Amino acid sequence: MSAPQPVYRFDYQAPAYRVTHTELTFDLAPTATRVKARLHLERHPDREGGLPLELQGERLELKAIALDGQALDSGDYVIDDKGLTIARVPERFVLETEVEIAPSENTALEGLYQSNGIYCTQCEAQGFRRITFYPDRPDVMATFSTTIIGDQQSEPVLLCNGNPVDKGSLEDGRHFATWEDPHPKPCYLFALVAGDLKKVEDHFTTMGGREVTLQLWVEEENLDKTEHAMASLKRAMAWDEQTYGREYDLDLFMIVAVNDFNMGAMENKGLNIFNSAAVLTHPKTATDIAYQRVEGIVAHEYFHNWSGNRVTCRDWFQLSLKEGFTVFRDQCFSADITSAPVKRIQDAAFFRTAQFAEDAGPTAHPIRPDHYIEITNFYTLTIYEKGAEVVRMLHNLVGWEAFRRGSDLYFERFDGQAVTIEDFVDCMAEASGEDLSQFMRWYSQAGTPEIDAHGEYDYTHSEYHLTLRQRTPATPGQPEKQALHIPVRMGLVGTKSGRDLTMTLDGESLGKDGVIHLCEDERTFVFTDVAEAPVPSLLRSFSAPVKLHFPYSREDLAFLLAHDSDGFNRWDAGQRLALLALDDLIAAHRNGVEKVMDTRVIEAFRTLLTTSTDDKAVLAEMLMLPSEAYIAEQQPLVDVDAIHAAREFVRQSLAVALRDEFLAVYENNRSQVAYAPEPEQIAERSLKNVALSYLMAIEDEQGLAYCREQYEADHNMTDVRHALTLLVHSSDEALGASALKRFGEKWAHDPLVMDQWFTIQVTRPQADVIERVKYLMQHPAFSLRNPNRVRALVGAFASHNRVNFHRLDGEGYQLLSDVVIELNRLNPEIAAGLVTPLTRWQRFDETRQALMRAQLERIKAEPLSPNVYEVVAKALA
Ligand code: B3K
Ligand code: ZN
Repeated sequence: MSAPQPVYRFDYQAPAYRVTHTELTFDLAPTATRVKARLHLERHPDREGGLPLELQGERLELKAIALDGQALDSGDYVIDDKGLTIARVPERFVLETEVEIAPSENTALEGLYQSNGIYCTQCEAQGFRRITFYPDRPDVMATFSTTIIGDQQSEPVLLCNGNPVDKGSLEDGRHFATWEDPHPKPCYLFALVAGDLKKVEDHFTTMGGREVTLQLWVEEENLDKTEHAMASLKRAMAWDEQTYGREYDLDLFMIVAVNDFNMGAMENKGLNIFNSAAVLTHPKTATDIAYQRVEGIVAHEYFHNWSGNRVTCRDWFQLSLKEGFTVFRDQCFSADITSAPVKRIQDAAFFRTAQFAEDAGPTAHPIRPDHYIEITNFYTLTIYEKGAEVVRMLHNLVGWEAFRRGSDLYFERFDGQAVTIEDFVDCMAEASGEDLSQFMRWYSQAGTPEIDAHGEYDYTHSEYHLTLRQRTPATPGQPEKQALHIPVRMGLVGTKSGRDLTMTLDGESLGKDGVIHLCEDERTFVFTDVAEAPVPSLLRSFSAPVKLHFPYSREDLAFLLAHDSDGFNRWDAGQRLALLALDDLIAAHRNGVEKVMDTRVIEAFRTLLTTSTDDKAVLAEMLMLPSEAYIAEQQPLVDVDAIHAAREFVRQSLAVALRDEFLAVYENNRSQVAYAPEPEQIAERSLKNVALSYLMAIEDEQGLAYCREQYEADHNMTDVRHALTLLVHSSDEALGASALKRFGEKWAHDPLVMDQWFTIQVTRPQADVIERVKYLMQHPAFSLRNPNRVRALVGAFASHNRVNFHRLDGEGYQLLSDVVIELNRLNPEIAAGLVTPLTRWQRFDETRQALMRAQLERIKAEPLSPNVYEVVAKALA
């Protein structure tokens, strides 16, 4: 097999022909669905005449083809494994094709497939070519009218984008529905759903007075799990009107939940299709985290109606245009309706762990890549989350009002068009008058910038000199880096007063909390009239996606932890303090020296636990230690065992020293009011559960009693799952065995709860877990065909059980590559995602490097999908 070839951004050309209107008819059958397409085509005005017509198409069996009503001869066209080419076509014409496809055999879950008997589609990015021959690219936008024919019994519900315009019965128990979508759209936004679904209905009146019907379609047994998603949708619709002036543009908005889905959800016009995990909630089955995730994803997909659908991407290299902007929008939405500092802490903690790792690994790429082999591999944390960070910086640079004017301009100017990242940034520049040319480098340069900072207080002149130097490490294909425009939000906290000092820079006041701009490789900022020696609080609220190094002493960090006015940096000071202590302990573990706990960390925690606060959510975050993955990110060479041992040592030392304080926190936050996913309740639960984790770290008798009680009380899934995890993860496996068994039996019928049951078991840090993973893969409820199950079992093991995945006998690596090889045949997208932990081999010791590389080589020797090939080839390059 020849290696798959990359596509290059600079090769972009407008399509030779565009589609003005698309008519589709689906006659559904599991192994022989017939798809008739009537495409109204015309030459693109920017392209010369006489070019061949090239349509993409994969795994399609052509049954008929006609041009302007004339059947074509087999000599008039060529079909290969990529599509259909017709050498000669007129300037305007109608092309009719009929193809046969087999939805029930589609295990890749791209195109038209069946999930639990329900027909559904996933077309982004290039799934539509598995449905019919078409110019499958986002810059071809057409209106669609679609007729779906199905079985009255097994597919009573027939859904598509837009508005329902006709329906009726046919012979042999069949029926049909016709839908029209008046908004021109690229085919990646096409969707079809057919099956036995039930709906929950609600309404929303838009600011312009349009009455919109909202429908959530689910399998009957899930009707009681839709309330939160519907409420989230209505909140998102109102928020987008108030915040961005964006109104919904059809009379109907539908969400459908399916069990088998490659990612979270999909923003198809008027018919969003969701992974059931991203939409269904019930207090007894979903945790607080799941509730928050549902809220965020429902909003994200809804927001795409403007940022993505009305204005879409010219080509897939521009993916971050819609994803970065939409993630930024959903982050702001969640921050507005919950707690802004906590949302920022959680997003930044995740970002600094996972995106930084991606940016430092072999698949590092710019937010706007220059080339790809398989676009599906580019739905990454860099495109999504770093893209959102860059939009956030833009927003902070120009200020909200100019940002909003720029956003209005962008939506007005480009409505109904497929555009580029420049088009977006240009609108922001135009609306604000700012020169954003250097800023654009964020889109082309991969890798995480690092800032080395140091500062000095000049007592005689009352000045503070702060020097910032930036560097971005080389990434694959980008050895040299240029200086970026990095906004650093900061304060100077007076060591005597404990308050933010007014900052004066170059004669201008920056206020007590301001932004300095690092645009050069290095710059010294001289703050004048600084009345007392300060500790700088830098990169407040994570104002740029960079690593910032400042030689803080532990006293400085304890001081910031107590006094920083920025909630995010107060949290970060605690994380930095813990990391310094962890560094010592990791070294001690490696050198076989006795571990000694830094009492400053204990005292800092004591203060946190005993000082009253009205922000319990932030407190809960502050009491959580950096994750093993984040600690690993900070180490030059990752020693998984030392990291685990050091972190456990800190947890236990804190628990021993502050046992009574943790107990008090637990007891003071045990409210038993009826469950609601409200911020105050969520904050109390997470605070209580953090405390319980510490108590269980030392298997405290009272803590254990509370843990059992919490599990048995069965009040809500957040508490039940937390308690069950602590019991199962305790060193005495017997503690959780019976609870685990009962939990599995009780929830055998609920796939989303069973996912949690699998995850709890495979994330157990004790040594025998690989055998457990293998055993669970034979469990009747496990299936490689269900992406959620694969992620819950294999994905969770490889990413969240670091000590076992990296076991020195290589069994963890072998297990993962076995699954990747098998899954490569069934679902290349999921298989390619699953390889990730193996691709990070450079970070480990030589023995592990060799073992990981050997598994990558083993995978590479297989006949591979382009998806897995691209990831593995990069990892071994
Ligand atoms: N746009 C989709 C992602 C599609 C991924 C295709 N492999 C979901 C989202 O970002 O909203
Ligand atoms: Zn998105």
